[in-house]
Amino acid sequence: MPKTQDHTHTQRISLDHDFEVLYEKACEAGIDTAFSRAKQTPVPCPFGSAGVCCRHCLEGPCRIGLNGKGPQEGICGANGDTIVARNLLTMMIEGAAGHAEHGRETALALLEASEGHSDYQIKGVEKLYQVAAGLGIETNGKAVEDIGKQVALKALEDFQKQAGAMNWLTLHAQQQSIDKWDELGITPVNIHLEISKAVTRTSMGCDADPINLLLGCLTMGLVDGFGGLHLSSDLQDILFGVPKLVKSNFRLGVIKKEMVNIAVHGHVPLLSEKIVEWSRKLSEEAKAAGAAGINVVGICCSGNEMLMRHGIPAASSFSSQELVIVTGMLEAMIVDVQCIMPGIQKVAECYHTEIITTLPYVKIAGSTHVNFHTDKADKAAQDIVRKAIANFPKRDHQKITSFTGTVEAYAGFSNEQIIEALSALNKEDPLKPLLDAITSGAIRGVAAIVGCTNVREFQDWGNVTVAKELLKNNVLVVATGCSAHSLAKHNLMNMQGLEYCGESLRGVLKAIGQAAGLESLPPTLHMGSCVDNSRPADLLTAVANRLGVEVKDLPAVGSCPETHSPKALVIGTYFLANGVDVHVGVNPQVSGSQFVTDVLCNGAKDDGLNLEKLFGGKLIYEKDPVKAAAILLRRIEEKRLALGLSSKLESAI
Ligand code: BF8
Ligand code: SF4
Repeated sequence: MPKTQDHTHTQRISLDHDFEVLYEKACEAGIDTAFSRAKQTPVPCPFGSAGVCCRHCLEGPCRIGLNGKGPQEGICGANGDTIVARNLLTMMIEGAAGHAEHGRETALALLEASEGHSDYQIKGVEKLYQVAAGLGIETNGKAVEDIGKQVALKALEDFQKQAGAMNWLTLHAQQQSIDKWDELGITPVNIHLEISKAVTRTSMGCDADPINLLLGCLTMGLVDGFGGLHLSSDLQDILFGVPKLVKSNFRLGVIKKEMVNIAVHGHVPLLSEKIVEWSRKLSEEAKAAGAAGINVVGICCSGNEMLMRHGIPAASSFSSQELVIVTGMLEAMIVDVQCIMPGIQKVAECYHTEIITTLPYVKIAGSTHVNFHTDKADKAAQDIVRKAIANFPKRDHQKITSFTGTVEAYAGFSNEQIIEALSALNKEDPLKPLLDAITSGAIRGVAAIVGCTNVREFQDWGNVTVAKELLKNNVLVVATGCSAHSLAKHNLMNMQGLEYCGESLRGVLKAIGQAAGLESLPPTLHMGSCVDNSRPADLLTAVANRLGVEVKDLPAVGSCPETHSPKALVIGTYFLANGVDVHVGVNPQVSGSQFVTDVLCNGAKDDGLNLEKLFGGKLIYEKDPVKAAAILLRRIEEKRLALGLSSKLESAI
């Protein structure tokens, strides 16, 4: 058993007390986790933190001296602005590539399902027709599989076409935005081409113009938004069905002592769908092994996907993933891709938990690997579920810590579900009640709280605090990713949390909810995984189109209070390209260049070129969640004022 080197484990790590109990237990047992490892390196490298460390060639690494002291250029002559912009673009590439792979795998899965050589069938037929119509595919008289194949081929075309704009961009973007992107030369042609071009331009001896590099970041934002988020969500809805309202539970009480517990972790829901299916089918085998049945719980975004479509309860967001194992009750953790800490394996070795990797390019030394492919998905899922059942009798009962507390949460708020709820108030014009609430000021604006939990942050605190501040001020809050876990765990996705809403927002949520047969809509709406940030984007586009304005004009903001991932940065950049203000609560590693900081963060009235001038929104870096919410609220009121809506800033004019 490894020895923990954390001697300060009395320090708090999470707003969720259950994880503090497990952290304490891990420390006492000498088990290292990300929280204890973070404390071993309390101060991050100042050069990396400022974005001035360059490792793009073997003449380096080079680093720019901070505060004007020391060398101001790398050996090749790249200055701090170029190095910082280039490093930022490198992070964007990493984030976009992950989402693009997610999209590509889903497109291939749809193609294989349509051609009949896979274990999947198309469940979201209505969505298929809708997407096909948007892509200009003729559907009359065609079989569902034929249409599915045409849609899949259109998606794959977005990885190979050599001219024009990506199909998924023209499918979802407003024309005014496309015109602007074309004018700036940042419209992506195909996903792989843009990623490859971006890797090239960041390499030594290529792009050395910080403005051009930052425009390259915007292209990556568009690749991510359309080729990663929208493409993945659309195709997953076609394959697995559009999410509908579900009620489920969060917190560690979802892990059941008497059950075979299987955690699904990662992002691409192809395998998780089958794990859920086979866990139900094989429950008799679990009973024969002495368990009461099989219990699947979710971690990170695979968890969000299973919650949205099947009501699977959620055990953990990113930062506490290792601690779930420390309950001593997890028979298997099935991982696919992204946000999987390598540290889970060492923790699992202290218990009976089996870590099972499933993709040929995502393995962890020491863990079990079960290869997954869509044509053998049923077989892989059965093998995995049976491995979990076989582990149940291996539990060490001395090492079990069980929790009884769970928090109820509503989820499943696809745009289709939101429109359905709204249509109970106005059948002919479902968006109208929402628009009326925004224009009258009953709802001041819309905020998407997105992104991660971060081991270096006090878990859930930033996400929950920003949400509560915005709710109090009558902002409609939607959430995705691990942020949604934070909000759900702290009663912001059930009716108890309505007490945090301002009066007029609460009135709107109740009116819509009651018309739809609920006591109310919950205070915040769970819209899904990180790729499902396509859903808030589509909601904003629908509202903007209906108001006859651009998305950039709306009183809408994005907030990423506890992010850790380059994926969250590139999602934010997608929203920035659409003119939406984006807050990050974690250092985006650009402070080493005043120029880059100014371009990203300065307002339209400031000197020089900046994002707000070009697109209409800016990046807001603020660590303090209360201050961050105040800035976002002001931005919302500024946009209301510019739109001619009632604004709290009117009196200041
Ligand atoms: O894709 S929110 S920690 S799990 S990166 Fe990762 Fe961040 Fe969670 Fe979902 Ni998104
Ligand atoms: Fe140094 Fe330039 Fe090489 Fe970067 S690319 S490591 S700055 S020589």
